[in-house]
Amino acid sequence: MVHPIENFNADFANNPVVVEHETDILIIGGGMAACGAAFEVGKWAQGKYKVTLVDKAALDRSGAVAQGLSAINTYLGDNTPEDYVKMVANDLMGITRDDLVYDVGRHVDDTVMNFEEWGLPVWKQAGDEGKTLRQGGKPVRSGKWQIMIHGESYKNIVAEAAKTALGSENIIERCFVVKLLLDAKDENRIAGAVGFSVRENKIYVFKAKAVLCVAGGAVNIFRPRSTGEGMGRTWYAVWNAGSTYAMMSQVGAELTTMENRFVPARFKDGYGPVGAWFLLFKSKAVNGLGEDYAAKNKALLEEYPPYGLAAVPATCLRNHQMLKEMKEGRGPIFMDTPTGMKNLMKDMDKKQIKHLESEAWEDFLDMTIGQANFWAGMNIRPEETMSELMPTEPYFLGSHAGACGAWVSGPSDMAPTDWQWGYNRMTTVQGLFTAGDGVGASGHKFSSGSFTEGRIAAKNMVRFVRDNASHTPTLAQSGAELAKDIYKPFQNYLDHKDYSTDTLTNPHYIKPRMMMFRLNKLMDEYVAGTSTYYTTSEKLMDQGLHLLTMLKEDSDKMAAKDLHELLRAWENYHRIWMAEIHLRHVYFRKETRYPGFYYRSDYPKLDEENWKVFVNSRYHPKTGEWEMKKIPHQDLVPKG
Ligand code: SFD
Ligand code: AMP
Repeated sequence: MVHPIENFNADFANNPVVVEHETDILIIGGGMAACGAAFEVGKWAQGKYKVTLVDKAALDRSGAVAQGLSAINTYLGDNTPEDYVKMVANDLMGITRDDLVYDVGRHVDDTVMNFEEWGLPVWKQAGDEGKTLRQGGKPVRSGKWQIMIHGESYKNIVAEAAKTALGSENIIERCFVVKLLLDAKDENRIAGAVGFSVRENKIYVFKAKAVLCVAGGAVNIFRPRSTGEGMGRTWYAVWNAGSTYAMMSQVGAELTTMENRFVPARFKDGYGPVGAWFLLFKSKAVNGLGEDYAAKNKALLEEYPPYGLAAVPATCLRNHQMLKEMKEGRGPIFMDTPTGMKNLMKDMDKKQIKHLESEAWEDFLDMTIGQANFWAGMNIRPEETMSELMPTEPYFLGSHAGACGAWVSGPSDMAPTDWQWGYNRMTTVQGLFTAGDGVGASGHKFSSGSFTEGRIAAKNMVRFVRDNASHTPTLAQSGAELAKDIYKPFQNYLDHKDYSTDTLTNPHYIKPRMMMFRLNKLMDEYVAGTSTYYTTSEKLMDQGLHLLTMLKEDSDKMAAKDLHELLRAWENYHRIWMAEIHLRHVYFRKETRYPGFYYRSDYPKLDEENWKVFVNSRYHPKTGEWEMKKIPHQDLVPKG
């Protein structure tokens, strides 16, 4: 049903219409997890249920895989799911949900085989070029878990399969979802969501029996290293603003491991990923004196058994070694690409050398084009010139070497009874599911695992809808009321825009860009950003929380002059919420669990005895209170 809102007096928002959209299953997001769900859902729904997907961008190029990727980082092949569980646990300093990780591990290869069958070129070992993975073709592995792809069009290929399966008529693009809606008659049950079109003056109110919230991770919460002229360059996809975590938390879903963040070591300024360089091109990182600092600082890792002593030490600990060099003035850190390439070229003929050089460029052209531009602009030839590395600003995501997200019900054949409540990947809110970056304590899914987890969630959502067939969702607010809230930044602008001559500067409102800078500064200085070498303490966070409270108060005055700024305003509301959750979790965990990702100067050690636990939080929507708790960790796969 579509109807106009009356008496709304924003000229540029004239005649906004409210579209009321009823569906059985609503998928929020159009990334890897969403595409996995879209692909899988029809098999189980068998035409009995209506499914709608809504993405803030366009499916073909939305989410973290927008630019493409050069590797699929989770393909088990000859490895077992048990080995995978062990690797993930070690990389995330021991605090992971073995049941969820195992579940991804046992299904992920089928997903990758599908990708190949849909047209994604997977590199093959010599002699196996004509064979698909499903036919037993051996992929070129960069590492134990990673396989190489020609992946510039990765997202288009996956999106095409999702669209074909779901039907384009069931996909709404360029609609930013602002909040989830609880059922008016059942306080812990999902009933829908509301969002707005970023192209037209249209508000969408969705009613649904089950919702999959898969809107990716979060970036630009901390002040990025690239500011000013470099603003907008980050490693993580700039269009994911923490919507998944903010929206789920706001309706009372329990979240876990939100103190964890991801600080990737990246090629400096271009943010190019390092995995292929370390693993495929066999390069080493060195300090400014040319020393192999990982070897030199090996003893540092002995403080962190078993995580530091594994064949591949945890990602945060590799940063920890690098940060020691930086702090003690032995920078810059370089990736020694010339030595790595020279070693590989030793037994190569001219043609093979040319091929290797083109692979070095393709790694970035497939995935982080800005890094290739940077090399070109700086006259860098990787076979001749080393490139600087740098740990980036912190990001939040649950699918890479990070693990924040929702506390979800696990698979029935593996999860302990208190970790399962009926439907795999359902959050603690009835009918609200998540996957990919949205599921906590189970990182290292990457693109393939996120898609796989979307498939798992989809199947269980259908079961949920079938089991709750008689339930009719009821919304507490009318479409017009919801629309007024969403368009408030327009009203703020209209009410005050003539007070000053410069629309950016006004005592009565703040523009989204300024609000984001203010949040970035606060998080950077008080909550362990780059300017303090990722260090914070209780006292710093006391002050940080005070400033964040003031910021939240002022955020009510965000003003938007057009739909683009309205989007920016709402992204900020999500970022601010995410920032608060993170702060509360870092505050609660009184130890330094992830050295190299962040340090608590007041609790600088790892404390296995008291803190080998999950930290979970719950925001209570009715009272506005936050509840924090420890959940005992359980090893379901022996780590030994
Ligand atoms: O090199 C809303 N990732 C890599 N995975 C790999 O397998 N190999 C790699 O090579 C990888 N590398 C990499 C990776 C990520 C990035 C950013 C770079 C390099 C530069 C990780 C994967 O990309 C990641 O694991 C998955 O994409 C996670 O999937 P998912 O579905 O959880 O998130 P998404 O794909 O970003 O999708 C999010 C979607 O939500 C939409 N959205 N829609 C409506 N309303 C809102 N409010 C919304 N907010 C967001 C988005 O538009 C998007 O569709 S490497 O570094 O290791
Ligand atoms: P990245 O490019 O850093 O996102 O990493 C891509 C993949 O390579 C991920 O699976 C990482 O865990 C892995 N990786 C990155 N650096 C290293 C390293 N130095 N040693 C082992 N694995 C790595």
